[in-house]
This record gives sequence, C-alpha cells and structure tokens, in this order.
Amino acid sequence: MSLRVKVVVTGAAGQIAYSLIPRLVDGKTFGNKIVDLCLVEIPQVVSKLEGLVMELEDSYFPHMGEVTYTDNFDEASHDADWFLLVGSIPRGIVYEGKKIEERSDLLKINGGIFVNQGKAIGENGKDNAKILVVGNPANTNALIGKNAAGKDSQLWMAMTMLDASRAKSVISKKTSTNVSEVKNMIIWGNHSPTMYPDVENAVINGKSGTEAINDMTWVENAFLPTVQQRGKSVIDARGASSATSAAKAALDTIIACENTTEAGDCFSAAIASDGSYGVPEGLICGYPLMTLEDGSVEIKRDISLSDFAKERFQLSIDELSSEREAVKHLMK
Ligand code: NAX
Repeated sequence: MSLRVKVVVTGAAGQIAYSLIPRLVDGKTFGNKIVDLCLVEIPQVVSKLEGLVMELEDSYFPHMGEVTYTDNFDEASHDADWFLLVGSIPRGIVYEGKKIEERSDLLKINGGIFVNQGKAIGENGKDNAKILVVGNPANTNALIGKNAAGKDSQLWMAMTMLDASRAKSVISKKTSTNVSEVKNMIIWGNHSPTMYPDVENAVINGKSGTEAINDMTWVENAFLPTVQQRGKSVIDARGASSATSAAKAALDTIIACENTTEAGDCFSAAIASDGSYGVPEGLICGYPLMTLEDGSVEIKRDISLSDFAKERFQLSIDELSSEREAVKHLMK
C-alpha cells in the first residue's frame, strides 16, 4: 500500500474547503499516510490560497506532505489518488450579468466546468483514482465528469453523505439514540429535495427502522421534509450554506472508501448505476455502498424497498433522467 496519497481539492478558497482541507492532513482521514495536497481555484481568487497554505504550515500537521496551489486543473490532476471537486458556481450569484437561481442555469454553467475537469482526470489521474463531487448539482456534474473522463477503473461519486448524516441525526433525536447507533442509512436518488432517505431499511440500535420507529405519519410529514429541506433551513438560519457539516461529510466519505464496511452497515454516496434497483444505467444515483476487503466499492444489492419507498425513489430517478437529458449536449 502506498504511504503517500495525493489529493486535489477544487474550490479551495471557499467556505467548505476551509473546514475540509486541514482535516485531510490531520492523520485521521488517511491514517498514517503522508498527504500531498494540490489546491485549485479560479484565476480571480487563486492568490488567496497563499494565505491558506501559510496557515497549514503554521498548524503542525506531521502527516502533511507537499502543498501546492494553482488555477490550472490539468497541471494539478497528474497522478492524483483523490479528487474532491468542491468548486462550482453557487446559486444566487450574478454570473455574466444574470442572477443564477434556477437549477437548469446551474446545470449549464457547472456542466461546462466538469467536462474539462473530467477530461483531465481521465488523462492524468491515477487509474484507480476516486473522485468525490460536492459542487452542485453534484450528481449531474459527476455524470458529465465521468463521461468526459471515460475511464471505468476510476470511481466517480457525488456526495450524499451529508444527507445521510442529517437523517441519522433526526432519527437519533426521535428515538433517543446516539447517532452512532443508527446504521445502514441509505439516501436513494439525487442530492436534491427529491432524495429518498430510507428509514425503513435503517438499523437503529440493532432493530429495523420500521420496527424502531413504527410511525409512517411522522416519516412522511416530519422526517422526509426535514431531511430533504435541511440545506435550505441551514441557509435561512445561517445566511450561508452548510459548510462545516459538508466538509465533515466529505471526510466521512473518504474514510468509508478507505476502510472495509462493517457487516450489516453501508454508506451513502451516488455512483453510476449498473441497472441495480431499476435505475437507468449510467445515471449517478444515490445507493447503499460497501467497501470490500480488496478496497473496491460495490452497491449493496440485498435491500428490499416498500411500495411507498419505490414510489418516492422513482420521483428522484425521474429527476436524474431529466437532468441527464438537459446536459446531453455535454456528453460524448
Ligand atoms: P463557496 O462559494 O464558498 O466556494 C466555492 C469556491 O469554488 C469558490 O472559491 C470559487 O471560486 C470556486 N470555484 C468555482 N469554480 C471553480 C472551478 N472551475 N475550479 C476551481 N474552483 C472553482 O461555496 P461552498 O460553500 O464552499 O460550496 C461549494 C459547493 O458545494 C457549492 O456548489 C454548494 O452548492 C455545494 N454543496 C454541496 C453539498 C452536498 O451535500 N453535495 C452540501 C453543501 C453545499 O451546498
């Protein structure tokens, strides 16, 4: 096993990155490996990264290797093991004279970015590189990037771990259980308000979610809207989108991929469908995943879905299909 790992982070001057980057080199996320960081930003703000690098140097991180920063993604991508694609143009900003409010506008602008980044990752990244897309619309950005990369040995994921952690927190409060006792938490579908967080298949203190909660009215009227709208609630309360929790979720996704998944558990991320659970092939869809002993990441295939779950999941699959349709001109 390599004792060094190279991690590329885009959006490195943004608010998620400020919580994320120090914890990549703290000796916990990648264990004992030395972590080389390559931080990427757009030309307008790349110089700010000098300050972040100074802070990293001043922080006493024995596991930190070489740290570089650039506005040239191609250059950054060489021989990288992990790509954390956090950078994207957020909703609400004015871009080329237009306020970006619609998901369709976000798809257009960010889609173009992910074509170029995907190509560079396919050409220059390690053959077994793992790519975690955080920047929204995460699933469809990952779809575009994976398509442009054209290398099946690389694992493209869109982040749904934050949604899973939010769901665990709501369940733990409802059942007066510690969050660590909520396992097998699956987010099906898109990282958007159509996602389906699956209480029925969660395992709570060793009991099935259906048995431990036994209150579908609460699931439908309280749990689902709370989790699906949590991103908006944080924005309303904080005046900015989730940052420290999103960073923690990205770290938890890396840790889940770097370590074998315990029996009876799974982790949440969206990966390319192979047709499992009736999802059209190729869509980047939220699934229950497991990391096997050989380090490969697989979809957990023995989950059964109730009619209620299937109906909700289908709404999210339909949304992913329509997003794919909207970006088909960006796919080769
Ligand atoms: P910020 O606006 O603070 O930072 C984004 C940074 O990305 C900016 O510094 C910007 O200059 C940079 N950037 C833009 N285009 C770039 C490019 N082509 N290459 C490199 N850098 C580029 O946003 P932040 O709060 O950090 O959020 C980043 C993204 O995460 C947003 O798209 C946001 O919507 C998304 N989120 C995704 C979540 C998830 O669970 N998947 C949850 C949190 C968050 O909402």
